[in-house]
Amino acid sequence: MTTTLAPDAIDSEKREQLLRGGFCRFERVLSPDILGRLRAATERMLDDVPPEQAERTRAQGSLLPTTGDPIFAELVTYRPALDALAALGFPHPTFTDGYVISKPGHSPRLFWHYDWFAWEDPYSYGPVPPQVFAMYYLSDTTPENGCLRVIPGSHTRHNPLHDLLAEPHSERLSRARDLSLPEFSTRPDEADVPVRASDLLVGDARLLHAAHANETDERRTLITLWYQPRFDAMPERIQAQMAAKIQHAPEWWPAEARERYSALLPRYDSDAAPYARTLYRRR
Ligand SMILES: O=C(O)CCC(=O)C(=O)O
Repeated sequence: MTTTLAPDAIDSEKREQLLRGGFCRFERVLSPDILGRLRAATERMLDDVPPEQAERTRAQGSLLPTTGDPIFAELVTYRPALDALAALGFPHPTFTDGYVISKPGHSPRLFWHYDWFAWEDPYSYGPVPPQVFAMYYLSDTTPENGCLRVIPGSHTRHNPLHDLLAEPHSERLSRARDLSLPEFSTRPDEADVPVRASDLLVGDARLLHAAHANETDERRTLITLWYQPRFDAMPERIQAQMAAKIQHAPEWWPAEARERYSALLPRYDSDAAPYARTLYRRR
């Protein structure tokens, strides 16, 4: 589906930030009401994580799918966030999957990585983000409690760090035992991205990003939702790769939550072979 937005409906400054730098921030998107309920729901989910599971993902912290609570149907379809995506020029996004990522107090850095894996297709090197993250941190973030770090422009431009990275999210990196690896290094061109708890951070899945260690006593919880700005415009093999990761609404969610959530999932009924997960290669 294509829609032409009136030029004044686009926030050209934010769109430029996303297309050039790879990320942009919308301030005060979450209402105090939904923020409070998200905090309560994620605390409940995180309290159930067994310690051995948290140990396997020390660098990220706990990593739970957002199918764990029906409040995420509300968040995935949250009107102010969809309006923000529309203001970026993406009026008809689709949604595939989401995660609650919580760095416990006194946990190490998150490794440098990108979250895009269809690098063998030329589409992955174009200007339009094939997929964006919508990140909501549930507390204000700073370098002390593990705020995001990014390498601006690395979503579309080769960066020397690309040549040093192994498989993102491998167990070796997730366990964060060897902090001398390049994935845990400080880079000369990195930038901190501190945010307020109600902000929405939108970023290109191809952007190189990491997070500071959490040196405080408090958990630092983040919800990451993955949207595809123009699912229908992507090559079929990429669509197939995206479709394979869709998190469907659980049967136990209330019907209304299932319905509103499912309306945003991409429709995909071709039989193209999904791309295997491939790593970045320089073009
Ligand atoms: O923890 C963060 O701030 C970012 C998390 C992230 O990018 C990831 O786990 O893929």
